[in-house]
Amino acid sequence: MPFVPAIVYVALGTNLGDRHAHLDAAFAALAALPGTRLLARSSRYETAPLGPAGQQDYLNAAAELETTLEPRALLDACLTIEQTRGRIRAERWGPRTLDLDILLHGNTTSQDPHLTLPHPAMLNRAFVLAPLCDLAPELQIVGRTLAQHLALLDQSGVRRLPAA
Ligand code: 5RW
Ligand code: CA
Ligand code: CA
Repeated sequence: MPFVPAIVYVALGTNLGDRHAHLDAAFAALAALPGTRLLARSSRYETAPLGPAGQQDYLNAAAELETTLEPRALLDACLTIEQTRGRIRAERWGPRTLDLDILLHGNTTSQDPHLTLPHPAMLNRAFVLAPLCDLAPELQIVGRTLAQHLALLDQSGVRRLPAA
C-alpha cells in the first residue's frame, strides 16, 4: 500500500507577509517531498477573508500531487512546510503566513480528528473550490462534479489573478 502512489489535492492559503513568496515556497517544498511529484498548480486567487473579521485578503491556490506519502506523513510534511514560512498559531482561524490543507488523498476517507478526508469544508468554500476546479473540474464527489459544486456557491469574493 505505501508504494502505490495516490493523486492528492492540497489547498494553499496565505494572508500575512509576502503572500506570493509564501505560495512560491510552498509549491517548491511540496514538489521536493520524498516520493512526490507536483503534477499541476492552479491559478492564484485573491479572496475575501472568511471567519474572524478584520483580516486581510487571502491568496488561495491548489496543488495536484502524485505521492507515495501516506496521509498522515503528508500532513506532518505540510505542517513542517508551514513552520518554515514562519507560521505562528495564535487565535483559531487567525491570519497566517501559510496554511496547507489536504483536500483529497486518492480515495482515502479518514475520520481522524487531525486529518478528516475528504476535507469536510471543501465543498462549501469558493476560495478552495475555485482553485481546485482549475485542476480537476470533472472530479466527482457526493454526486456532482467539482465544477457543479462550485457553481452552487457565491463566488463574489473570489478573484482569479492573471498568471505571473
Ligand atoms: C473559518 C474559513 C470560517 C471559513 C475559516 C469560515 C481562509 C479564509 C480562513 C482562506 C479565505 C478558516 N482561511 N478566508 N478564512 N481564504 N478567503 O484560506 F467560514 S480561516
Ligand atoms: Ca490548515
Ligand atoms: Ca484552511
